[in-house]
Amino acid sequence: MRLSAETPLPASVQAPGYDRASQAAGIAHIGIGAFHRAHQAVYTDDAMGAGERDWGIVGVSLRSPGVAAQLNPQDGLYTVSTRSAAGTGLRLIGAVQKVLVAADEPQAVIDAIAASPTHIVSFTVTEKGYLRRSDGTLDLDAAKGPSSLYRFIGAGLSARKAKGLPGLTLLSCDNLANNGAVLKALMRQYLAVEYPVLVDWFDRECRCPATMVDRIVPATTNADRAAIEAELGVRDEGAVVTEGFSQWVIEDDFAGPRPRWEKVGAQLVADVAPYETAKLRMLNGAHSALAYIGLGAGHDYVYQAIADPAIRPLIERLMRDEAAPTIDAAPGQDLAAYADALMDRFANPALDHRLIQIAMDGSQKIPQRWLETLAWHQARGARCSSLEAAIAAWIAFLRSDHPIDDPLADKLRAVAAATDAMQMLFGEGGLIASGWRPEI
Ligand code: CS2
Repeated sequence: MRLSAETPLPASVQAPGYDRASQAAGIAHIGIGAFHRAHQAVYTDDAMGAGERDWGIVGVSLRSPGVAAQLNPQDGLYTVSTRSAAGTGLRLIGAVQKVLVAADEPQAVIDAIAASPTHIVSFTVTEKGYLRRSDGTLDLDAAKGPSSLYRFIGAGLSARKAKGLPGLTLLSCDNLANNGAVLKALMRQYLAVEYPVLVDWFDRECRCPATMVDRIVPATTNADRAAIEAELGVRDEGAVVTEGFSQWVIEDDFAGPRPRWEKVGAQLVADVAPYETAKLRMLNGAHSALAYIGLGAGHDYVYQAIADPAIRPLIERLMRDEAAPTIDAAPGQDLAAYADALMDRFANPALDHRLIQIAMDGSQKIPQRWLETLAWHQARGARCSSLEAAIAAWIAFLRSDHPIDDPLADKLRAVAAATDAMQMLFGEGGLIASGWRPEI
């Protein structure tokens, strides 16, 4: 039997603490993968459980029908299984009402964005989903394509304006530096070409706050689904598995109403930058290094790579001696304690987090994870032995038999195959010099 609103649940499974059927959808979320379901949807479920109203989520997949096929037959319901050394927990999340597949029903997506109860459109479309060119500007040809987020937001905003509705908060929840400002600039660039009359309205009526999102969410496996089915008594095709830890830091700059996520653990702050920078350079920076170095050493999972005595000290150095000094910490932000906590999270043996999952899309991740740290030290005449080892491991990975899942895969494979790959990637006129080099 399949999970649905009718399914009786075992007493051990926490259920939504609010009446789902009476909630309007205040949020449209683009890119409803496992991360959103284990992070923002959980905060939103908690917020509605704490009395916030009308923050149901309409999920959107731009291309793949996979998540819609998992969740729609289940009335949008799915479970989140938390796994930590302290034990496991299973809860049912009710915040998602339905999932639309933009490729199949584009007008329904535009209607959801233009619906009057909608106040927030949020995004987890991964780094490459923003369709940036190497110089950071919008790739307009790609942005005009059928599965571009910009097309849907442009059409949705245009419909809102025509109906006399207020603007929206566009909330980027991806691991990009300055994700709010980046989204805003790219969206403006799109509107200036496709909807020039909307630009002033967009500036006045819409906001793009920055966020730092953090929760480790490995891809769900068949074995995970089977274990959850054994506990739940029914089949949940949409189940997600994650760690106990979760963090969400949000710039408090919204266009209209928002859930009081701070009631349930989110941090609403004036400046997200110190948290975002620490997370990108320390957590994600270490993750990418673990991925390439770990795969090179024959490991499959993060907990194996971090336990390897040849790798662990290098990751410690990367976080504490290379990344941390580059971060201008917020008052009360303790980077040494953060590094300690990250080492424990990486070592979590209850989480089967595949290194190959992290290794994907390196060209989109490495600039904000490694290069900003490297540039900071370079400007001071210092070397970064751990990051240099990580770059060498990335090149070795690109030369290996592993499948390379990256929008620049062909280019990278060709560059890495050359004997002077380091020079071609990082030297004058190399791939990174042609637009990747971060500004410091
Ligand atoms: C990971 C992230 O796959 C990756 O690139 O580094 O997904 C990481 O697990 C999350 O950002 C943690 O919050």
